[in-house]
Amino acid sequence: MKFSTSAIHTGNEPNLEKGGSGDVVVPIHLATTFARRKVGEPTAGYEYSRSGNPTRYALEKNLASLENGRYAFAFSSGLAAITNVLLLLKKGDHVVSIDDVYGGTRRLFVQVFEQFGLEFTFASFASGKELEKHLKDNTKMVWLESPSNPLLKIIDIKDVCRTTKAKKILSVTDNTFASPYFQKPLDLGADVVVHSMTKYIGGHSDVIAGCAVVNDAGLANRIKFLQNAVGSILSPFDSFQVLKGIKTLPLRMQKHEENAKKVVEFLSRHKKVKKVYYPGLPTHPGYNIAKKQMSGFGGMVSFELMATLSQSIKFLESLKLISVAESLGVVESLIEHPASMTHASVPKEEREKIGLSDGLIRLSVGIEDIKDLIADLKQGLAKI
Ligand code: P1T
Repeated sequence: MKFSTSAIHTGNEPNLEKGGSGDVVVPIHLATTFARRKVGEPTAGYEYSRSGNPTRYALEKNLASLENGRYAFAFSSGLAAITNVLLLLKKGDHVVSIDDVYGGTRRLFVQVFEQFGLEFTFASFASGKELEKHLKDNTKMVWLESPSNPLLKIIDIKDVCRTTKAKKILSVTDNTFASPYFQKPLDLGADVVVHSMTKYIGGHSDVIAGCAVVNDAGLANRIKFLQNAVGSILSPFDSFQVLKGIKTLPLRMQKHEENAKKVVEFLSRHKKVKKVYYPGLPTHPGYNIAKKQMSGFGGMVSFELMATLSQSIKFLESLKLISVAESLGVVESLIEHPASMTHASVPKEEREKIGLSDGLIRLSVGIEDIKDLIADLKQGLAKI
């Protein structure tokens, strides 16, 4: 089945058996527990809703198909999914993470997992060779975000995974920015894919959710065990919300990208704009890799203004249609200031090392009419 068809149908198959209701969308199964005819035998495979729920299972089946994976697990947030994946490790293990990751991911690594004896190195690398110099004898996981948040750095996922596979190191790719519509890391050799489904997958700013997708049965068993043991599962209602969002994922992604390209064109020509970060720009250092491993460049754009920090803030506050808000990948355009918002928990000297300047602005281009978006950006820039 092709992507757009599977996005709509997988997990939503109507039950046309005798006694089945034939619903064309999966019902929201609110029951917390499932009665049995026999003590030792769950009636339809479900026991207790934390360990398995029919609505969540429908979503998990759908997510696996979107990522060309065999197993998917839905969690109560992107960070809950990331936590469960990190729990595959044990005290003393070392993780190499791309330096430009979501601020909350870095905070979880440093302020939570370091307390439990995990060791982290944050580094900038785009290839397996560049990664190699950061590996140690106890490196057990490599954490990738490509495109990264917020600088849209691109990593050659296939090349990095060739290195991690040879050294039996688990590779994880946070695929939130690309969405499975534009990039499939499992096909490129990643062991685990994670998403904040709060973003493109959900798409409508009305559900916080996360997932992990894998191909390996052993790995799937360990994540399934953790999902139940830790308990940070996605609720049936939220699973339904995400499934509903996924149906329009292909259409939304096409429009996000179409609009983003026009925004990039506008910003690149504007005299008050100093620099534009977008992997679809041929001048972007990761352009060729992005072109090779993604089927589209996505809807996220970052930029710096030819302006002081207070003028940049004034620009943000002058916007009328585009909301100043954290989050991304949703139908409405959102703009933010990473240094004081999404990446405020990253110490300033670390931000500087990564190249994340105090003036950086991140725009999640929505699917509104492009003329309205450009008009809003234009009037905002005229105010500074
Ligand atoms: O917010 P949550 O669903 O827990 O997802 C965390 C997360 C994980 N990975 C990436 C790449 C992310 O961007 C996020 C969340 N990011 C934002 C809220 C933001 O505005 O960047």
